[in-house]
Amino acid sequence: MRRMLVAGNWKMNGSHAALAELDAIAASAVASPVIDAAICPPFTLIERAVARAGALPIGAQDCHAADKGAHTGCVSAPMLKEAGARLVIVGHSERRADQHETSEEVRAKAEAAIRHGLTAIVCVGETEAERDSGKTLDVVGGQLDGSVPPVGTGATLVIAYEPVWAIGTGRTPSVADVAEVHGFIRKRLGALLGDEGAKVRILYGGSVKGENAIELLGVADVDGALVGGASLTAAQFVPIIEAAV
Ligand code: G2H
Repeated sequence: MRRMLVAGNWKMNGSHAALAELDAIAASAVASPVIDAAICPPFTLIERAVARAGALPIGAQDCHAADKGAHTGCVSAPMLKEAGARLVIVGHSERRADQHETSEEVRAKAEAAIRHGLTAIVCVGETEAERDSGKTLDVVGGQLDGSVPPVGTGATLVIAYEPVWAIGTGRTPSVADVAEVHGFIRKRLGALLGDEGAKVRILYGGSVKGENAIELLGVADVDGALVGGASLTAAQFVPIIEAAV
């Protein structure tokens, strides 16, 4: 019922030259009729990436909740739409930590994205201290309650579960822990969105690589992956796309 989605988050990486990686990524993704793939480069590369990537959707890594105005350094959802973006990541833990984004701000960003025809990927996840103190489900549940836009549907909203301690560290949760949190998120989406909650894809993110992708993508209620470091080259990203097929 839910198509797998493998999305790459380039974070603050990439260059004009790096866009050459999109050729093989697009070829692999578009060749598969059964999964979706996407790449989210920095703002400065979006228009060039769209021009180069053909049918491979290109996304952004953040948007402002307002359409325009006095917000120095920010980019709005309609600007992303005009640049050719089709999706946007909001509430990544690096932004929740570095830019002090609250769940309420994340929800407003997701609503703006959806209002302008973009798919919003809303990120949630616990820190290592929160996991160690047994608070994982409380933290993730609270982030979902605050961040999930009530207008979200299976077509416009994606959730990414990214344990903060697994991001860029090479560490991943056990299959049982991933299954527990994804099952919990699925139930909470049902409470928040009704029947539509069953259609929203839930991605796992945090040190996904070609070597662990088959195991992670095989877990119940894991509908794809949000991939950071291993999305920067086709050599690393294409095996993850292939694992999702
Ligand atoms: C988690 C992920 C991408 P990485 O942030 O969103 O990064 O795969 O490098 O852990």
